Amino acid sequence: MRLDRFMAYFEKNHRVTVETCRLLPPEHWQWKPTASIYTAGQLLCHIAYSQRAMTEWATHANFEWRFKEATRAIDSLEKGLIYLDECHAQAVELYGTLSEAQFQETLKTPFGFEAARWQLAEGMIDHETHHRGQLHTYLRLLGIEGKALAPIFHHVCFLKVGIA
Ligand code: NI
Repeated sequence: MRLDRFMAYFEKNHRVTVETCRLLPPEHWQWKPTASIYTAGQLLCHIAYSQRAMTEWATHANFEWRFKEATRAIDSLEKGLIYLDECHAQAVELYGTLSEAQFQETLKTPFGFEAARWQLAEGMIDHETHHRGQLHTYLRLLGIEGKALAPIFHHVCFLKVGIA
């Protein structure tokens, strides 16, 4: 995948995540459907932290996973959304340091396989989409409806911002 196309897709995927998070009523910030899984707030934190951590992996071949930081409970939805935007901005800045040629380079990963930077970057987006889907499930269980829950509206959202 080309770097500019990836960056456009990264941006629109982020906007859908933000829209999804905004559907969560603030009073349900600490809600979770069963005892042993992430709260809604921890899911948002995990998505945000992972954007930055997985971008460091794709850009600097550096994968450091601080589990507590990746799943910490942020106080409120408002603070969570700020953290999500901060992590996204840091990720955009890091990808912005790469040339197109670097984005196509293959790296050795700490997990014993090789992958192109763009493949690691795509993996980051898959990860975000996976956890956003979990948030969608939480919202449905809470009886919340919204355009951001339906994939067709994701596409409409992309068209509106001119990056579909
Ligand atoms: Ni995860």
